[in-house]
Amino acid sequence: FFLLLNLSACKKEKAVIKIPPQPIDISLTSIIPVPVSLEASNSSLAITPGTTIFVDSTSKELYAIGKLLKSYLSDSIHVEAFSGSKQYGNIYLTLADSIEHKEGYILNINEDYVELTANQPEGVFRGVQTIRQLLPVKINDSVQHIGTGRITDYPNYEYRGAMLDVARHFFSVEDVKTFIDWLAYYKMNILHLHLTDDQGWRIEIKSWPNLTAHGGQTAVGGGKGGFFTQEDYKEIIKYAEERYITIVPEVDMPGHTNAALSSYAELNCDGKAPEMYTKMKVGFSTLCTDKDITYKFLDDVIGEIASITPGPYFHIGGDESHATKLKDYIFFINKAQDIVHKHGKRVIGWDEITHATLKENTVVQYWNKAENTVKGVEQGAKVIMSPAPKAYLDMKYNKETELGLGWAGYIEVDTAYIWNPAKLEPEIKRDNILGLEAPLWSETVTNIEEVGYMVFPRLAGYAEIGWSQDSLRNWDEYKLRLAKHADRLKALKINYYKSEKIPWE
Ligand code: TNX
Repeated sequence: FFLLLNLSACKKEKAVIKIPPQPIDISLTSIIPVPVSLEASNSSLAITPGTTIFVDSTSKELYAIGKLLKSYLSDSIHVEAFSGSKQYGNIYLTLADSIEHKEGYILNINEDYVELTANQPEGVFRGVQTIRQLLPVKINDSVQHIGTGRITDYPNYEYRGAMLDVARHFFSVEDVKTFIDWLAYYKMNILHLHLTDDQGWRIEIKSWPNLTAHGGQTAVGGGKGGFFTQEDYKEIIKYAEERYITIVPEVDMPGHTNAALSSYAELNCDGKAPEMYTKMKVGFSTLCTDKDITYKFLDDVIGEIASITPGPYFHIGGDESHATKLKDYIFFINKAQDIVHKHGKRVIGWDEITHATLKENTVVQYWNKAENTVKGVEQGAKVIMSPAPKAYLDMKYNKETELGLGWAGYIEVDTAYIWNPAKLEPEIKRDNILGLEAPLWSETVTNIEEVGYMVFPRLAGYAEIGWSQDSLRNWDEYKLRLAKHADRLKALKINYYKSEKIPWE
């Protein structure tokens, strides 16, 4: 107790007080995703409320990351700009050109201090997640020993994401922030928001206000729905940006558009607005592909969303347009790509879009048909891997799971982990793949507790597939590491699925 008092009272002179190290082997620590290389040096350094996080004084971004690290560890910790020499007991966040990868980092922990170095702030943020996992969830006002050693790390894939369907059921800004925190913890860098579908339109479009005034007011099962104002959306963007996560907005079209068609009669070929839809069927709705107003609508919607989206991508959906004739579908997707380009974004679409002529830089999201995806690859497109039987977070874990669907099979924690995006389909090779994404469709999921149950622990596995080197991935070893994350998931208040495949601790 006295030691603690001393540490916080005499912060400036604390260099003299050393807490004796303990032998800690960091190779026994469960880091998910597993880092590229880890050398343990079997000693420790004490992190205490007297610890200061020092950041490169030249970078405002590092200061913000320091603040986040403080918030993860202990409110008592200070964040300060660094100048001078390193001193005992502190954490140093710095940038260096010598590190090649833009998300890579080197974490060096010795008996005197912790030093985290990266090429970009993004890499520092990823490394901060490793520091968190080397310590208990919250250190609060206690003294915690962090094991010494050196970790060199960088991601395998550049696109490592999850999708949240806020259309079938709506989730609040707070819920989306929670989801973002989960992604950040496991070093994921993409959150795809499925913003519109038959059952709800969830993003304010100022030039088409009825989309939310009418189309945002219900949900699957007839609930009350909801929507993000553009201010809400900007708040999500900012929260994600601070955690180095890119938001990918999706407006699904020309199918999956009943909410829009119900809000504006003129978007229908027969000029009649259908009722809102609250059931779960897919494939019955389509925008009218040969009306000019449809493309005015696209231009306005894509333009407004693109103008408040800093990330490079815009997702046009394009799946299950069973009510659109193929020639109309092709015409529509070709035009939609041009409109996205006009607003400065890169197109992503579900694998059906390869029926159209893909424009420069278009990305295909493989969910259903390899042959569609291969058609994209042949046109030079990059691929996001979301094969439903492996990567769908809305599939049940087993036949007893209450929530979720079963059309793509059950996805136990091992099934979710044991696959390699670059080896799943012979014609989709590593070079064609941008990364992977695990989508959570929300027909059966209505609140954040239920989201947590479907997402965890599978998400940790998808994160490792995306980040870690193939040669370091192994289910028998992974399940032991995951078992040790039980306490972390509990501390994060996540209602995770207690799979029998994991020897939980
Ligand atoms: C198929 S996956 C859909 C969604 C559903 C999902 C349910 C995809 C591109 N389309 O509309 O919500 O199945 O698992």
